[in-house]
Amino acid sequence: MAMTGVLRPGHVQLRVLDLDESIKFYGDVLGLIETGRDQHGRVYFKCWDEHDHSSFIIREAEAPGMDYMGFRVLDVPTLNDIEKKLNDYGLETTRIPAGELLETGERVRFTTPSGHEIEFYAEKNKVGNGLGNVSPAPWAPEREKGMGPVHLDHCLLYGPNIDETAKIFTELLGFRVTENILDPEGGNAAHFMSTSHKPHDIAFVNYPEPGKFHHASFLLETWEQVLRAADIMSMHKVNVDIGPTRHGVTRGMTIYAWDPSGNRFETFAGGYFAYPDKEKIVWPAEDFGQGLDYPQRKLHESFLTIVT
Ligand code: M3P
Ligand code: FE
Repeated sequence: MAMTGVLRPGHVQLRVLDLDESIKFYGDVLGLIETGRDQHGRVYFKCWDEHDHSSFIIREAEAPGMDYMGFRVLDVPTLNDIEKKLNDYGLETTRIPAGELLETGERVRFTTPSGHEIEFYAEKNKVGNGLGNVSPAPWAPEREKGMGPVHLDHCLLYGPNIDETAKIFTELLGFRVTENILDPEGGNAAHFMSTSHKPHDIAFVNYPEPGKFHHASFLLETWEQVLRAADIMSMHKVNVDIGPTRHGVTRGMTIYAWDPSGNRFETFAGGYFAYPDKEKIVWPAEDFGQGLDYPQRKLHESFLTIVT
């Protein structure tokens, strides 16, 4: 498919309780590569097969959670167009100057009706994946570090007004709803949305409290890598939430677990291709458990209640 407009999830910034502990966790246990530190005390990471400077940023704070999620857009005219569309719709935006985030250009940010800070940017310096662009090897040595995630894939966010939020993502930002989970009244309990051919790039679950973070998800290459990640989690006494198992929703083979601050992360492999002509999938409320955990068909209480 032609890729224009919003290209992909580019970065997420999370709050952590203890920076040093988190640097060890995300670097050595998850296996991200540290790419920088800034004057505000933020630490920047990327996954081994990402080419942009950073995809995952942490800062120390009193409470865990997500500061914002950022999407890379095609170019500066696209960024300006997104700002205009949001403003014309009646949404306030703020411009964050280039360089505020290391190696990253100007960003345009707005608050979703679900209470999340979402931003867009057209420029972030390319540092490459270490393999070059001429006859590259299929993987870099860093793949063997920790769980070895390939890239930051998506976030799942909890908050109110998810229909209004989905409307903004679909009508203004060019996303498509790939899957809905329904509530018992037939309304939407969850929207899974894609701006690419992935089953989702962002998802929202209906929740009374605004701006809550459920998980950031990292792609692994195979089911064997997911099982290897499970072994690493146990070796390091990581708190595991669900899995290894398979989601019905998106078909991802998955583990949910928590970082030392209580922020949930996911490591997963697989999923289908979601080209723009693919029809939407629906999960009636009674199948929510199957959508979450296909083999066990279990609507885990922690999935619904534990967010940061
Ligand atoms: C994911 C995923 C639900 C499934 C969630 C799925 C809400 O997190 O990455 O596919 O049932
Ligand atoms: Fe996920």
